[in-house]
Amino acid sequence: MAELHCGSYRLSLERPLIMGVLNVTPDSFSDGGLFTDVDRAVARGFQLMEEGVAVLDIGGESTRPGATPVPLQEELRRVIPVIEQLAGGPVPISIDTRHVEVMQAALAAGATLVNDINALRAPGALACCAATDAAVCLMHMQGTPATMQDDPHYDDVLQEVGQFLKARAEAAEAAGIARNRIILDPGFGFGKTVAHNLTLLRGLDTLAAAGYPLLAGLSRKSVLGAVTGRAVTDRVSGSVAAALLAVMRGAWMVRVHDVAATASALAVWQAVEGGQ
Ligand code: HH2
Repeated sequence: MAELHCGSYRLSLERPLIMGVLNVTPDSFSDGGLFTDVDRAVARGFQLMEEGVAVLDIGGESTRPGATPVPLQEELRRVIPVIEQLAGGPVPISIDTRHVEVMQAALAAGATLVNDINALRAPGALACCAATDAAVCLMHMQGTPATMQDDPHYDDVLQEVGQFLKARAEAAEAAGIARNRIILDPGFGFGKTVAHNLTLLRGLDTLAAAGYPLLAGLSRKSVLGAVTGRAVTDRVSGSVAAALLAVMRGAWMVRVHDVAATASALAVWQAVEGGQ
């Protein structure tokens, strides 16, 4: 059976799975400030496990458009105590960071997946992950969070994102990260207009055809606000629809805030499409 190797965890590639978002930040675009206290963050982590996550993604730096970078010590202070308490449980812990020092500390604290919006392009990032048995998620981003939404441009967004992800997967494998530890992600909202995001979602199956498991993160994002006219606090239905559309087009994992609602939608999908 096809599986993703994620430290000692094995995640089936045969059915769609949920990555639950746990932002330990004061300023994330949809849940900033809700889980900055360690106890509340840990409680939220256990709640998301009950609701059906296959992976818990913990982040200590908002990368919303225009966000200012967080000092390293502050990012570490936010995430490490939370990882220490949640690691080793029923689901693997993912660290959402682009900083090598945070990757290292999080892996030492028990994280077994490195989710990097910068696709391990920072010096030392590939080697840091290759030295462990952790899985990696390599995401496409045009520009940096500070400037990425200024004027994103592509001649062919699907082709360019696909080429970038293929090149990063090759770089990861060349660095010693086995193929069965690699996830790719087109990076919805990271240097993309509404039209770019919709084109990527529509064409996700062409990215899936490259053969690596795909993660899609559309949850509560502004593209859904543009389509529905709803505020960030009122995008659950749009997010569930987007997650389902992504799965229908070949996404393996969806990164979501609203885990219970997404789990119900995927259960219906599974009952119809999974033949059980
Ligand atoms: N989106 C966000 C953060 N990390 N990682 C991956 N692999 N894919 C994504 O689409 C993705 C990501 C942004 O969402 P969120 O964490 O809710 O917001 P913020 O960056 O403001 O903390």
